[in-house]
Amino acid sequence: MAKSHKTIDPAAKAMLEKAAELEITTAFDRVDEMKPCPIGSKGQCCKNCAMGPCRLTKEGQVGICGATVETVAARNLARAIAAGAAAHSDHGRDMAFVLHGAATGEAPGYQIRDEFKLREVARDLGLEVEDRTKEEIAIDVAEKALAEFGKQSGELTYLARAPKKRQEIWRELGIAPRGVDREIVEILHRTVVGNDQDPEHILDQGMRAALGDGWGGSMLATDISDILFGTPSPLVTQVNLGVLREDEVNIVIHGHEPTLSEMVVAAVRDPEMIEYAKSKGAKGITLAGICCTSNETLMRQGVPSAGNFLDQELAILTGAVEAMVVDVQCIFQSLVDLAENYHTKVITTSPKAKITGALHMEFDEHRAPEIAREIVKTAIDNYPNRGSTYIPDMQENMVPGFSHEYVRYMLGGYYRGSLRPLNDAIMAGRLRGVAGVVGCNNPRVVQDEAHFEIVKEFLKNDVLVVQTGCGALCNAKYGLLQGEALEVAGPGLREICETVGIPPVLHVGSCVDNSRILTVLAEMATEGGLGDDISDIPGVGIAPEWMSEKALAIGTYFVASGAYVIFGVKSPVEGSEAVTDLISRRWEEKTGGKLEFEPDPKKIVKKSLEHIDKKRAALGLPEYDPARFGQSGDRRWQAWLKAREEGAEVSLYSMAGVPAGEE
Ligand code: NFS
Repeated sequence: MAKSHKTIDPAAKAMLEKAAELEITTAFDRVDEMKPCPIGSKGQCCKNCAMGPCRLTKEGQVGICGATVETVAARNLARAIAAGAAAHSDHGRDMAFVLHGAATGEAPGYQIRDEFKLREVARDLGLEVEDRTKEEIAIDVAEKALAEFGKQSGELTYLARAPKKRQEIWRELGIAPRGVDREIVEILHRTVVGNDQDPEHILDQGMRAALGDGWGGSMLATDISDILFGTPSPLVTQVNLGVLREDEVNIVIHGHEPTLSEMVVAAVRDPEMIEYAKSKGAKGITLAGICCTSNETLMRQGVPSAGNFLDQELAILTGAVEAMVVDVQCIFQSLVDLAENYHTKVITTSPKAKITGALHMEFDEHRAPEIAREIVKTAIDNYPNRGSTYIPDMQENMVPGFSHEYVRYMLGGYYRGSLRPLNDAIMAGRLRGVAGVVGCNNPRVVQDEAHFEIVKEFLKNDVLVVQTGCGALCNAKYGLLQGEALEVAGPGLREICETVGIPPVLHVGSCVDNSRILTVLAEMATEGGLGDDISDIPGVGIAPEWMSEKALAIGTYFVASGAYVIFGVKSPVEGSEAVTDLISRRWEEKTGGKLEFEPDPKKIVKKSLEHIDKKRAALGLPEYDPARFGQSGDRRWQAWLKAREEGAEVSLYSMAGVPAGEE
């Protein structure tokens, strides 16, 4: 197939062939035409004032103001972290406004779906919950949440959710965030010309703003989304372009915030709307997601996913999408031009994000159900305009929805929910460790390849994997987010997953839900047996195909929380050895976590496993030895292994019902 070097996804390959046939270009083509600036991409270009831009390419060269390449690279990285933190945290702020409206009745259509979580969150925020209605509590939670953004001094309330030792490290380093917004603004201030010019000091503020996102804005986004739309628990749904339907109205929701998408979900399920679609000749309405909106709706509503970041243009190329409804973040401007070739309407909805040429139907939480219905109606009205379509017949099942609450529940039930069994499994060596594999696609590397290769290797090595964002959608496409994936898991991991009844890769949500991983890590650290801080845990965080500034903010808050984080693709600070050393070796001295950039997926796996083993050794845990757990009590598994040894191409899951003794 043509262009197979661009993606490992057969559906994407088919769509790229189609695009080539039609002479339509996508990001997969533009990436070849657009050579990245070799100076800017390494962090050596400063454009923070009109004396420049200064390009610092020679040894010892400084900018017109005298700024060194170290200062310039650090400033650029800090600004990227600020932008990323701003995006995810602003999402959290919007959720707080909607919660407020839901509680006062000013945002009809929204409800408090998880009162239990509301009360828990209220307690964590130090609010009174006894003898109060859920609406009263919700108003306080929303106001307290909004105040966290504008807090000027003290510390973010949620920092108390971190292990004690971690909190002390933040205080000692002076990087405990005061307010979500304040730390972001301070980065912009510090990096303005002629201000903070000490790379380490600049990047300390980078960590502070990132922590404000992870333990503040993003964590609030997660909590409030759960309160409003329900705390996720596992369900079965499908992923990839094959979820679009030839004979139905297809609406794709793309972007991030669940406030709009949840209302669209309600509208497409409305029998009146379905009847209306039928009146236009369609059999019904199919809703599918892209990017983090997809994660939000698939884990709570079972809405199938059309794919991840690089699938957004490909969905339009099917010719079968009546409307692509977008809100904020990760939306290609190219969608509008691309849609010109089809009947597809690109509908922007956020007051924060318009795209020239798109149809703008502005979302307002005060009349959300009505607007959602207008959007759905617009899509239905567009169905008769559809031309020829080409939907690749490819989709895979996945099981999303492992919120940290559910993880605790599945390991111990309602009354004894805890992470104890997880810690025990790591301590015994059944699980070698844990890995969070998260983040985007980037057309500079083969779509999905690094995500898939790295996660498969982790599974083989008995590393339990948690995923969010586009990374989760990626591996769902290849079947790793379902029980069948146990075929590639090592024996210890497989045994744990079979006992608990989970896939070896747990989908924990969208990118703001990386905060759920922080919560799990904090609980693992305090549960006992794995040290007393996040930095003691045998675990790693990987963003193999990152592209967004949001990924840098996430990576930085994990490092500042004590984790070893490795990014693929390339380093944005490659031009400065000193900054490269600062964010790895120096940050490790300070926080126990470090940030590295490593384009080779094999090396990422090697470094990760070495780190996990080093942490195991430091805890005095037995050395990882897969042979110890090779003898499974599962007859079906033994029969499968034998069949495989004999060369049979057989699936473990086709072997259900192997009679006892036959192996
Ligand atoms: Ni995350 Fe969402 Fe995907 Fe990357 Fe974009 S969707 S918030 S940034 S591309 S993982």
